[in-house]
Amino acid sequence: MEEELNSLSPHEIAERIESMEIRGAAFIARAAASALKNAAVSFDDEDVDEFKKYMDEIKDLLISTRPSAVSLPNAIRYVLSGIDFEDVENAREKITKRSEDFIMNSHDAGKKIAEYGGKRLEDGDVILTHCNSSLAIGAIRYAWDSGKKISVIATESRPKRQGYITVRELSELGIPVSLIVDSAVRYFMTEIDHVYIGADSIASNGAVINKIGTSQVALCAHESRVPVTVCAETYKFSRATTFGDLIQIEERDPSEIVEPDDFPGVTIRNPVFDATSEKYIDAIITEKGVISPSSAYMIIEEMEE
Ligand code: RI2
Repeated sequence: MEEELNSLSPHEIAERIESMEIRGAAFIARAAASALKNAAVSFDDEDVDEFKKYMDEIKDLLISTRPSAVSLPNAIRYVLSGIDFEDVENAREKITKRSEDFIMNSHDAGKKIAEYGGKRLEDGDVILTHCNSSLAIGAIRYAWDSGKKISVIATESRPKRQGYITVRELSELGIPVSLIVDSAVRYFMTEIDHVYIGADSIASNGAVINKIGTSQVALCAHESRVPVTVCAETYKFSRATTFGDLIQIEERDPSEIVEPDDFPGVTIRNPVFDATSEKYIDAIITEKGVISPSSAYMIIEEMEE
C-alpha cells in the first residue's frame, strides 16, 4: 500500500489515516510526509502566501487525524522545518526532498531496530506481542532469519483486532505463532521469555503510549519477571512532554466495539491507547541503540529542532 501513497491527494491520505486504513505509527508518519509532498507538488499557484496557507491547512488536517501518535506531528515538523516560504518553487523542492529523506530515514531506522532487537532474542525464545507493530515484527523476523527457532504468541488486540494482521504476517514467514484473546495474557505469561511491542509515542520520562491493553501486558510481564522490550524509532519520542504536555489518548467511535443501539442507555467507551509506566519497561530499542526508559529525555534533547 505504501507505493500507492504517491497517487493519493493529501485529503485522501488524511481520510485513510483517520479511518485506520493507513495505520501503525511508522506508516502513519511516512504517509503524512507523503501527503505534504503531494500537497506541495499539486499546488497550482505562484502566490507564496497562498502556498503557505494551504500547507498549514494540510498540516493541521493531518495532525487532527490520530492525536496519540506523536510520530505524525514529528514527521510533519521534520518535513516543514527550515522551509522559508519566500518562493513557491524553492519551497516545493525543499518539501519534496525533506519528505523523501524522512521516508528513507524511517525505513533505515526500521532495519537497524530489527537488527538490534533480533540479536537480543535467543534460540527457543517464546515472544509475546500485542497489536501489530511493524518494528516489533521486524525484530522477530530478524531473529528467525538468523536461524533462531523462536515462536510467538500474539494477542487479538481489541477493538480493531490488529493481532489478526500480526499472526497472518508471521505465519506467512513460517514463524510458529499462536493467537490468543487479550484476556488470556496472564494465563500464558509463564510460557513467555520476552514481550516485544511497538509504540505510538514515548514520553520524556520513558512512559510508552501503545495500543490499549499494553499496560496490562506489561504489568503481567513484570509480575512474572519477563522483560518488556519496546521497538520504536526516535521520531516517536514526544518533545512536548518535556514541557509538561500530556499525550492525548484517542477515544474512537464506540461502534468499533459493539453496535451501540444494542445497548440503549449504556455509555460505551473506546480508548485505543494506554500509557505503560517506565517502571515496567526494560529496554527501548531505537535506531540509535538500545536505551533504558530513563534515557528517553536524552533522545528528545538530541532531536532535530
Ligand atoms: P509500528 C499501532 O497503532 C499499534 O499501537 C502499534 O503498536 C503502534 O502503532 C506502532 O506500530 P494503530 O495505528 O510503528 O494500530 O511499530 O492504532 O508499526
